[in-house]
Amino acid sequence: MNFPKGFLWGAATSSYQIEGAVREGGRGATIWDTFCATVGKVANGDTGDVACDHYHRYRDDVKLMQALGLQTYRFSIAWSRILPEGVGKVNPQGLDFYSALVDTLLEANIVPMVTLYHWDLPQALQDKGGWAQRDTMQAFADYAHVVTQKLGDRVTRWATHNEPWVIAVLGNMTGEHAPGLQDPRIALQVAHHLLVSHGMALDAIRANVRGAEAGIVLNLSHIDPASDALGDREAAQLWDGHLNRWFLDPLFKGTYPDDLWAFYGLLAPEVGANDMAYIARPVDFLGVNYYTRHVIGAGRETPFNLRFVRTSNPYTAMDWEVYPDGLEQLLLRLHQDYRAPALYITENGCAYDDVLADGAVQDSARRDYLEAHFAAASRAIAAGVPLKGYYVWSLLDNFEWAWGYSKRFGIVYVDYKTQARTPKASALWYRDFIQAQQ
Ligand code: IFM
Repeated sequence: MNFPKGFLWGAATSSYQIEGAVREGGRGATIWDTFCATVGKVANGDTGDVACDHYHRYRDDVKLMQALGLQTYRFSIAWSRILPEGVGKVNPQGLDFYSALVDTLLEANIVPMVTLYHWDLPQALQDKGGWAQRDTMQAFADYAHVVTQKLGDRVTRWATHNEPWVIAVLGNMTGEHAPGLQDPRIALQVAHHLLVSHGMALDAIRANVRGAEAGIVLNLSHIDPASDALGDREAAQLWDGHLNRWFLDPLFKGTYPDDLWAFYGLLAPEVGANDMAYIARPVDFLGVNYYTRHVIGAGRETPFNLRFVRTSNPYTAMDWEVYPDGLEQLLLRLHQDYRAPALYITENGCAYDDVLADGAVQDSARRDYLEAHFAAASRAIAAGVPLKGYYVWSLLDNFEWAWGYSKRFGIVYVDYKTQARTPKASALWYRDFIQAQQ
């Protein structure tokens, strides 16, 4: 494998998944607090109340990153720690927490990448209609302004949103995530507002951060049709439009894809006069979250009339196919069709049913997964893709949304009873891999 000089290796997390301390430091409630408190929404009734207790243990967690030789760390900010009501009064304690985290990272020589929104909308904003309301876009831009004013002297890499497809579709179409709505029209309006607010936040970042590298993080998949049959190819094209192009085209071409616009018909979002210009503001990078590919055939699964086809490849504990070639193909396609000036793998990793035995976790499947995906990234770079860094998801086992703590994505094992952290074999392998790249 060959990675260019200056390529950054790291790991990623997000606020609600690791911080805990949900009623401390002046933090306001979020839609995930509400969702977790609603019976039947999250496996085992799990909540993020304590999570990995990172809010209290962040210094030790940074030491752990340092011991693993991580060069960069991607984390997200909880909006409701900064503005407990989403708008209005700023909570200095929230800003101080992230400021101290950034200082600790920099002292450890770890480059921070900050995500402004990783799904934990202040509940007070959801009570006013959440992302379906245009006012929330301005609230997000104002929040971005407050945060970048405080941290912009030390943090240059900023991502606006993490995975707008997941926020819009799982949160508002299927209802599997907070706020748990099942309304496709709202979901598409939410997706649109997320994209516009991304552009508005870019302006705030650039106003406050000298030398900013700003972008957005999308969950993207490589998609293959189940066969060469026309129906399968059309179904795959539709799913690609829904999952990938619906977000990539407006961001990089300034228009929604025609085929999907026609397919959505009356469900398509209302678009304000300047919206597309905001969405298509140039980014410095595109963050790619890649976990699996989708093999799609014509079928009956509504509303898209398609089916997800299983293959003979291995699957992870999430029941996601392990398909490293898809990462290479996705990166090549992104470079060819969209030409982002730089790309980061902002998330890649896998959940397995890890077991802590005799003080160790032998997760060879995770090591193999990572190694194969690193190799795929290296092939894409050799073919000309401007990939600049790689964040493994995740640093720690953590709260996996509707799955609660039942899915372990970490390279570090967390014993949730004692909060003890144990680097898994994959983490030790990653440490040696990073070292060997120097
Ligand atoms: O845990 C999530 C993360 O919050 C967003 N991307 C996918 C991960 C695994 O499901």
